[in-house]
Amino acid sequence: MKKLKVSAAVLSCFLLLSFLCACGARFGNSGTADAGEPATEPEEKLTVVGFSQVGAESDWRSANTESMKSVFTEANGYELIFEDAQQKQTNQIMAIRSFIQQEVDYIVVAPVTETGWDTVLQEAKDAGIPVIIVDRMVDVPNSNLFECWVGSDFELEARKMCEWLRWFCVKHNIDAKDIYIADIQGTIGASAQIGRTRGLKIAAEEYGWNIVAEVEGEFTRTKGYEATQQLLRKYPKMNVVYCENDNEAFGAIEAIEDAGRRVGSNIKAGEIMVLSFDGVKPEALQDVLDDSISCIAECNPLHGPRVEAIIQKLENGETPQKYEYVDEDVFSAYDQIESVIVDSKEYPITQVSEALIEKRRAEFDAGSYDEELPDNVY
Ligand code: GYE
Repeated sequence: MKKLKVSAAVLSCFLLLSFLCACGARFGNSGTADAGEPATEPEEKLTVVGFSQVGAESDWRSANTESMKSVFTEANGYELIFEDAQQKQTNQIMAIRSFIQQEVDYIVVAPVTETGWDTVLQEAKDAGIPVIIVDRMVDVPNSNLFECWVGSDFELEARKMCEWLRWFCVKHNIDAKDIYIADIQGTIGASAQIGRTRGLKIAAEEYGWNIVAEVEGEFTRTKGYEATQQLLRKYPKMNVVYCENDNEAFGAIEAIEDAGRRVGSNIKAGEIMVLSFDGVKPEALQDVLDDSISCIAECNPLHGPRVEAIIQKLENGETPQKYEYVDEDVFSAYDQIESVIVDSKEYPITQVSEALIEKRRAEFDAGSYDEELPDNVY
């Protein structure tokens, strides 16, 4: 009998121990060192971010992708699910749906075009997943379908550029009616295209410039080349090629030279002026210095740290600013225009120099460049 009692006591102890062990395993790191065992450090849970990127159409886009990838790393506490949509909205919608299925913590979208997002953003909202829009905008009936947006003021970029052109014409005694501009547009329906086209149209109307053509260039070098080649045949008077990004400008320069024409700012001497946007790659700034591109309105692609700051705010229960516009420069090698004024605000024009290009080259190779360029390189 006594033997039986002892065995029962041993058995109860064993059962109690097993129960405690099970609890320890289940509740893992909530356990303390009371049991004599040292507490294991809690494993940090990674924040899962699904990012639907437009594609890889331009140097701007590649720099943007790099910026995002360099911030959303495991070392920084993130798991990044990156989806390249190859310029197709349907791929982006599929990616967002798969992020919802995977129950990611945040969805980040760089939308290819502005419209067509209502349904899928509603699905993300219903799933309780915050959506951050980056770069281009979405045009949705209800802005509470996304948390916030960060990117550029594309129309402002265009208006700064057009003010530069206006003053260039004034300084060189070029009559507005002798300006023949072809607009090589970006992807139709993308905010960057809409804003840059609109800014040019407003200025052309105001100053009396001729816009001879608007053609789609999809933000690529190939399309920029093809479009310019055709435009040169069709509009022999064309003397300004307004490219809605640098890659189109690279293509346009090549097409102008292949056609036996000269690229440059000296319109009066028959040169064809190329204007552009982005200024991301050092080669683009070199083209400015060489007078192959007369002016670039900068477009800043380094949104990774900005998106991360937004996510941190949301994690801390704070409300990020709904719309966050980034500051951007204007680059030119022409030293007679120091600044331009748009809507009563003055914007400096940055003189491109060898030093500035070298600095950009080093930073570009390193994967990121300074937001603020120090004064001494100008
Ligand atoms: O200017 C262009 C890219 O949306 C700001 O897209 C972006 C634009 C950028 O392909 O190079």
